[in-house]
Amino acid sequence: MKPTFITALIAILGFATPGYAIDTTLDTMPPKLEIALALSAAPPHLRDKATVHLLDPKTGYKLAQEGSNGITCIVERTQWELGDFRNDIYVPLCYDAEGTKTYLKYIMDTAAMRAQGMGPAELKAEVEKRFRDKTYPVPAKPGLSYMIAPIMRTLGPPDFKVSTMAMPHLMFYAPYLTNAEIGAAPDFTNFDSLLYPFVDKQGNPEHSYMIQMIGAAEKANILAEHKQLLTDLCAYRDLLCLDHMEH
Ligand SMILES: [Cu+2]
Repeated sequence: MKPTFITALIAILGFATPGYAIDTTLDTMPPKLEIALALSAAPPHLRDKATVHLLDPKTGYKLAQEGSNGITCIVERTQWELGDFRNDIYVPLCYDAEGTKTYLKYIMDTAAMRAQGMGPAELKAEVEKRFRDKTYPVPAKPGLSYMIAPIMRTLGPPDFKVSTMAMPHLMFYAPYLTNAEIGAAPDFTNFDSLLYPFVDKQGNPEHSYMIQMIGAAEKANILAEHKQLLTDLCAYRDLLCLDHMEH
């Protein structure tokens, strides 16, 4: 069959039309851009001595910069808990040493399993199994993941659709903690209800965090500090343009 205009358009745009698979192939980011985005998740005083891994979509994460302060940063591109593969997830994360050994390792394993050809449903089941049978232990002590980057693209408030957003925050390890236990009642359609700590379960109770948003004044500073990074990301990929996509 000769391609018609419509089939060509579908091929180009990757429309979610029955019978036409969406292209979920991950791009390899320019290394400098990926390093800058990954490190932007940490506060300035931690960046120089942080470890950074870059994603090779064909194999998984590879060490790009060896650090010495126990902090490890990546840009997460696969969220196993979605049970779906996409190519437009960009989540800059920096974990302390305890989180690097546990939660971050599991996120990096996820990328490797995807690279090896495991499908999204199979991957989700495998990670859940590893948490259940304690192949994946929870962090053995308190600590945190810094997520104070000026931009991320993932599921988020208010509707939990994938969007590009500026939502710098800190994530303290809180396996099994519930909102009820800390008296939190987050309402994702009402940002004001997210200003104080609340629990976010990322796939399962073992992988839960107590989230603290960064306040408006500090968020404005973060956006100003990373103006160049935001410009570079927007030039790299349209859907990483913050002003176009934020809602
Ligand atoms: Cu987070």
